[in-house]
Amino acid sequence: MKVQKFWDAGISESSEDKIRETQLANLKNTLKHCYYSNEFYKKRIDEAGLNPDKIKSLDEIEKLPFTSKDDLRDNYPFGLFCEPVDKIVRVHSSSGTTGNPTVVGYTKEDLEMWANVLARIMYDVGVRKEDVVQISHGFGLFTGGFGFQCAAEKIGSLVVPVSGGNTERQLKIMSDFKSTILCCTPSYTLYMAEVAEKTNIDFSKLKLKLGFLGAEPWSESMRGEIEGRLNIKALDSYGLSEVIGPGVSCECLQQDGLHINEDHFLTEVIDPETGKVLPIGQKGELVFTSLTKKAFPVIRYRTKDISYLIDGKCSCGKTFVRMAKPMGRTDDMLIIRGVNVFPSQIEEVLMNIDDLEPHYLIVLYKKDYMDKIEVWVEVSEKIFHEKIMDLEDFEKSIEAKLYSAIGIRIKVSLKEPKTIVRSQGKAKRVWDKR
Ligand code: DLL
Repeated sequence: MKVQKFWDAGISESSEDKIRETQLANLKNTLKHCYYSNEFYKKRIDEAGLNPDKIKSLDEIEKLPFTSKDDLRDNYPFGLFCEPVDKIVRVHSSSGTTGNPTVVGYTKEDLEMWANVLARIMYDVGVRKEDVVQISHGFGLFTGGFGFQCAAEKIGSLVVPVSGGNTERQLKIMSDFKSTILCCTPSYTLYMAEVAEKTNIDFSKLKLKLGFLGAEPWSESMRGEIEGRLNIKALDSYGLSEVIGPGVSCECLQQDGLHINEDHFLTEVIDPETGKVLPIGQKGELVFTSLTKKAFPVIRYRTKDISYLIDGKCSCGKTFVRMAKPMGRTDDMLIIRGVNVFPSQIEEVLMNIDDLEPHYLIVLYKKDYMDKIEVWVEVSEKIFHEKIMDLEDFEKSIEAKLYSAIGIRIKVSLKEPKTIVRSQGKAKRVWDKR
C-alpha cells in the first residue's frame, strides 16, 4: 500500500527546476503583496527600480536591500504588517535585550501554513498520530511552544503542552504519559537528564525516541551527549520568529544538514561584512525571504546566523537544499585578540573531553585594558571527588586542546559539579563582564 505522504510533501522531493518554479511564482505574489499593502516595502521596491508585476527571475531579489532587525524595531509594533489588524489572529515576539522587541503577526492562513510546514517536517521523520508529543518549549510570545503544538495537532498526535521548567514534573509526565517525542532546547534536555539521574528515572525504560531540538546553537558533540543520555535520536530544528518560528528547516534522519522548506522560504547566504551573496558551500550569514506569508512577509531578512548551504542530494530523498548546523550568531561571535570564535567551537572541544560535564560558561573580562577570555566548565563528580589534586594539570591539558583547535589561549577554570546555572530555555553561554 502506498504510504500517504503529508500535505504537499511532493514538492520536497521535486526536481530543482520544479522547486525554483514554485519559488518564483510565490516570490512574485509576495513582492506584489508587500508593494500594494505596505508603504515601507513600496518605497524600498520603488527605490530598487523593481516593478513587482514584472519579476522574471529569482535573482532579481538581489536588487532589493536587506531587511534588518532595526527595520523591524523602527516600525514597532505593527508597521511592517501587510494585512489590516482585523485579519491578524495572533502575534509572537522575540524578547530583544536592547530596544523594542520585534513583533510578528499571523493571519489564519499564515498559521495554517506554519502548522503545515512544521508538520511536514515532523511527519517525514516518522511522527504519527499514535505519538505523544511533549512540548517543553515555552508557550507565550516565544514561537517554540505554539509552533510545535499546532504542527503536532495537524498530524493528530497527542500533544502534551507542558512548556518549560518544573523539570521533575516534566519527567513524571514523560514517564506517565509515555511521551515518544520531545520538543525543546538542547541545553534543557541535558538538565532533564541530570534531574532524571538524580531522581532515578532511567531514560532507557521510557518511550521517548526522538527529539526536535533547537532555538539555540549546539555542537555535534553535544548531540552525542544528548542521544546517549536520553536514549533518543536528536534532530536539529531551526527557525526564527521573524521568518515564521520553528519550521524554517530541520534535519532528516540522516542528520546531515537541515532541509530548508524551500517552497516557503527563499535562502541566500551573504558575506556579513560586504553583503555580497556567496556561492553554495561558503560560510556566511543566512538571509531569508518568506514566499507565502501574508501578515508579516519578510524580504531578504538578515538573520545574523552563520551557516552555509550544502551541495548535493541527501540520501533521504528530499531535494530541498540543506543548511549546515548553525554555528552561532554574528552578534554572539567573540573576537578575541583578532580571532573570531563562536561559543559552539569551544563547546565542541569541551564536549570531546572525558570527565567534563556539558555545562560551561564563557567569561569575558578586561585585565590591564586587554580583553581576556576564560571558560568555566564543570568536572564530573568522579574527578572532583577522587582526583582533586590533578585538577590543575587537567586545566592545562584542556587549555592546550582549546589552543590547538581554536588558535588562542583560553584560560580554563574547572568548577564543582552542578555549580553553573542550568537553562530551562535558551542557554546563556557567555558572561561579558567588560
Ligand atoms: O528560537 C524559534 C525556534 C523555536 C526554533 C523552537 C527552533 C525551535 P527566536 O526566539 O526568534 O525563534 O530566535 C531565533 O535563535 O536567529 C538563531 O540565532 C537561534 N536558533 C534557532 N534555532 C536554532 C538552531 C526561535 N537550531 C534565533 N541552531 C535564530 C542554532 C538557532 N541557533
